[in-house]
Amino acid sequence: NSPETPHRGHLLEKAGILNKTKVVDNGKKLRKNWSQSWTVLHGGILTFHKDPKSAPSGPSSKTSQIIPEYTVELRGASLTWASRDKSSKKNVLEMKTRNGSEYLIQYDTDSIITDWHKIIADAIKQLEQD
Ligand code: I3S
Repeated sequence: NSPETPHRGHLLEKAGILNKTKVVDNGKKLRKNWSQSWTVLHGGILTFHKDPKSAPSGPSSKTSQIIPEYTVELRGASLTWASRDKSSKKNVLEMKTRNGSEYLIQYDTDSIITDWHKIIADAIKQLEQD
């Protein structure tokens, strides 16, 4: 039988391509570096994978697509639509983690970013009830 507790099994899950940049690491401001990322929500953790385009070509390029770049614990995180001064891009979400890191998440297609907004916000809410 699964070692997972029942409510954990109910955590929402989703995967897809998003644009992201980390802007604050542990309270320290970072230079923006937007890149595309295979993004996976699983078990209350959001994982941004390395941009395959930034990987060297060759036999390792396929496996580099599944190398995690940032792993974000959603417990205690907050998610809002970013204000205009945060980015000139459209459809930007701002995610702040409990440990003082911040990410911007963006996708041009409204329906895609709206789905992610809902599912991440729901996951954060669900974790608050645990
Ligand atoms: O908030 P900023 O500093 O205007 O963000 C832009 C810069 O990070 C820029 O790179 P440079 O570090 O070479 O200036 C990026 O190319 C832009 O995409 C950033 O702004 P947006 O508005 O796209 O988030």
